Amino acid sequence: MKETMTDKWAQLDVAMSASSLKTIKERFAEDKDRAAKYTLEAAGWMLDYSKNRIDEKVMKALVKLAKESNLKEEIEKMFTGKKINATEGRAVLHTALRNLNKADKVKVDGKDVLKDVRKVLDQMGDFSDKVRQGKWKGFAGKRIKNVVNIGIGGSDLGPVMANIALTPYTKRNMKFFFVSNVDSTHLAETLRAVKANETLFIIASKTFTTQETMSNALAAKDWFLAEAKKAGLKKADAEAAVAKHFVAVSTAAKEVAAFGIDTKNMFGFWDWVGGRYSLPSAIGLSLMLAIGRNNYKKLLKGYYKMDRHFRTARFERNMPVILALLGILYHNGYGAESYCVLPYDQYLSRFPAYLQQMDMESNGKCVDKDGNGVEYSTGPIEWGEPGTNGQHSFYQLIHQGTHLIPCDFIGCCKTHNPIGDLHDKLMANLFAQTEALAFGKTAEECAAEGVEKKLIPFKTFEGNKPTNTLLCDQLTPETLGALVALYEHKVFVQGVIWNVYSYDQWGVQLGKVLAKGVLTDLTAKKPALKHDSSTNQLIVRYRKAVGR
Ligand code: G6Q
Repeated sequence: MKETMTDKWAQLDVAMSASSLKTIKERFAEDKDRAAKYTLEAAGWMLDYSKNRIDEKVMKALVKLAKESNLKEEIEKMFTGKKINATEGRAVLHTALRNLNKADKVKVDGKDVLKDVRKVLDQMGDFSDKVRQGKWKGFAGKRIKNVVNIGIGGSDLGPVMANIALTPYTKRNMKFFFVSNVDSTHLAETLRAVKANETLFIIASKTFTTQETMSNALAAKDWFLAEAKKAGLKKADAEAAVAKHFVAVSTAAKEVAAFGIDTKNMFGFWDWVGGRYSLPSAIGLSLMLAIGRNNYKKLLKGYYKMDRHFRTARFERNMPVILALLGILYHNGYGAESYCVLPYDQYLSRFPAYLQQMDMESNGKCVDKDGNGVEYSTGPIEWGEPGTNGQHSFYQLIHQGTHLIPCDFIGCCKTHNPIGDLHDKLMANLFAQTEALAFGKTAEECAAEGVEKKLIPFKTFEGNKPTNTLLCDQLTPETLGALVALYEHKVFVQGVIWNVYSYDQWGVQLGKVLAKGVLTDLTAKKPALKHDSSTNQLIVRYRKAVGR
């Protein structure tokens, strides 16, 4: 009889219930080698996962779960281009985007995709060299000073996160803007900050049909044409100037041409690159313009190192696998609904938001690969903020609230901006938080410190709160690439164990479709409102306020 997920959870339960008799504190007390035992190194990152509710039995049960889910085979299917995104009939090959190893071949439908990958990478490199060196001129003969990336979701979150993360590597005499929201404020405030004759717009959209992106792109083009006219260009010259100021990143050549962009200035990618995994594809063009082609290649190298590690290391020593299994332990074993990612590096301020899409859009699924409803919980809620800011806000709940919230602390030993002892203080806070969460503070310890008896319940800390600590020497293009790949593969492993399709996102469709109908109702002369009474009421209220 085929073993069910319920059987697998049961095995894990047995291991867990034996292990949960001891706290993290007790486990440290009985094993002086615990930290070293539960620490891994890969691709420039150290993962210390010793402050978790684990022992050898739990780890064995978790690894068994991975093996029984055919993880090894599934990893190979992904890396070799099998169509594992079955509901869309697509391969999932973001790993091919960072494989610069000339000897390798990765085939989809009999065609080696690595050749195309390298061709686009060279095209991006040549273009970004020209722009960065001031050889690419705008209509007034001026160099490009501003780059505006217009895209949303996977065509925005990665470039935004990485542009902030790699600020020390960016060309400081250029400015980078990202417009994603269909809220006109986003575009308007960006356009206020730039001059048309020194601005390059990148229209980043895999499909080139996304409502938000196309609306913003058309509005940006109208603005550009009006500005060019104001600068004295005739209509035809202004239209011709679009080619100097608009480029596209897309898989849809026809739509790009229809928009008026010269397809010579289109940077392609392929349907086997999912939006939320597309940062190392041409979607990263804005990033390459910011950090240059060499740094961009270092980013890819970092990704690749983590890819190799993931593909080859045994599960017991495999960083993405371990991170995924620990996530499963708390989500399915302890019922923890969310987990927190806390980067102690201001440059990683958008990393939690980037991970939200990667994780929640991938594994937020309630139907398994056979089309049946799952009988276990999937897709954790991911959230977080940079430390130490979070400490003065929501950490209270993590320390003393009623929810169990496992946390990933991320830190870099060296700062790009040494000022006095600020960095020591930052890192001291990181390490101290993981210590406080794991070991807590007992009533006895409070009493010994002289805490007034009636205040003791409020000042004790239960401890036993699980954390992972990820440390690198410094945040560089290479370590950033490895960090992103680490979480990509973590999400993959969890999707395999939960038996869900991690690379589609049907859940975002319904709202998009309904918005089209609602838009008609908002703008039509006399709409016949056929929604529920709440939606109808909202539409009526809006129409009244705007005078329709
Ligand atoms: C990501 C999703 C989604 C997508 C956006 C933008 O995995 O597919 O976030 O990236 O909807 O799509 P386009 O790039 O096609 O405009």
